[in-house]
Amino acid sequence: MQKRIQTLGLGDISDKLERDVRLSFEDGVRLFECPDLLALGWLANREREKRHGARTYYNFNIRLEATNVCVASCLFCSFARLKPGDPGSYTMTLEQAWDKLRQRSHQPLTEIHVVNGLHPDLPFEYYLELLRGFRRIRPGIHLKCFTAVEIAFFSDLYGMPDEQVLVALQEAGLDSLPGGGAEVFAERVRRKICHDKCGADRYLEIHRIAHRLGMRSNITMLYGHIETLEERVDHMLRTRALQDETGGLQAFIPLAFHPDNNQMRKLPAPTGADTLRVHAVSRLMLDNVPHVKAFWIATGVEIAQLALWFGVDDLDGTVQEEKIYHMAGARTPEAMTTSTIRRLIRKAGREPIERDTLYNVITGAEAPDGAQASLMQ
Ligand code: V47
Repeated sequence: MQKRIQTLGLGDISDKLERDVRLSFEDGVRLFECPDLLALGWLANREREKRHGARTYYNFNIRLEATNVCVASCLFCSFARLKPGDPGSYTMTLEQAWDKLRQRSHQPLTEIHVVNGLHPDLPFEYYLELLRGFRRIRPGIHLKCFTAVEIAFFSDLYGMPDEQVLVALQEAGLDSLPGGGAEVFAERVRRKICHDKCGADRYLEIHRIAHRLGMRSNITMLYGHIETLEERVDHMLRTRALQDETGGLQAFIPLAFHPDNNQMRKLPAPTGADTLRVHAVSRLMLDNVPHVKAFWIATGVEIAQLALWFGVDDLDGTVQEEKIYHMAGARTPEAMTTSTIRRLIRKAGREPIERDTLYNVITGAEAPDGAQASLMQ
């Protein structure tokens, strides 16, 4: 493979990686332009194995979207409804949201991941009480809730600085921020696909504040629509720069664009090859972010499995009740049992490790298959 990498003209990049020298913007673009997917995968896998060996992480989590009412008009979104009362719109009462957790009392969940639309009428107390209720019902569960875009929206709507919003949510039980809402940081792309939500600098600043307050977070990148290869690399480098400052990022998560039922439906979905390439380049560019996650709902289960040889060391988790991707045409299942995830990982020649949100290993995670049957109920 080394010879093949030399022939492709990537010998200098391979040497840099071997010497732990950081890759440049130009290196990132060259990697994206490399036609040889296996060579790229080989390089990314070497970095993955340096950090994690064969270890592949997943968690036992649940997804909750408490409302799809959203004042933003992101062109890629199939989930949002503009106003309460619009066809297909919903807003859960606190009891309905808490019931989603109560109904899972038989599952050894470690995380609840909450992402909502930007609802113009709900009081801040709704979100604080949502968190307090989850804490009461499941004191030990990790609350990974509200993207930086939601935090910025709360600040503007309720007239509070970003930091004060984060402190109040943290006091109510918030543990970490998910990586949603990052899309592509480049101004050109944001102006076209999500012009009316918070910009890249504020998004990153909110993560910076969260890290200072002791919370961890993730960053995503929505790829496969109008972004250029240069804009992908720029997104990765802005993520890397934040991580140099704070060290608070846990995972980078490329998200494959799904074109059904949204205003960008004329675009084709990214191919499997592009998905593998984006994950591989992420691993190579983001030398300081510990984990690269393939969100199997977005990539498809089979490509997520292959991605374990293209730089990926994390498969998210059981997920359950995901709406954003399924409303955009995802044909993946709505949930996977932990035994299915473990099997996928093993069959790819990797070692499954159940983790909590902070990547602490959950021991004794291998539940008997019977115990898993209840997950789909
Ligand atoms: O921010 C919305 C994306 C995100 C579409 O932090 C779409 O662990 C593709 O952020 N096609 C929400 N993508 C999901 C998310 C996430 C997922 C998994 C793990 C984590 C984590 C975070 O979904 C949104 C947006 O970027 N999205 N619509 C679409 N049509």
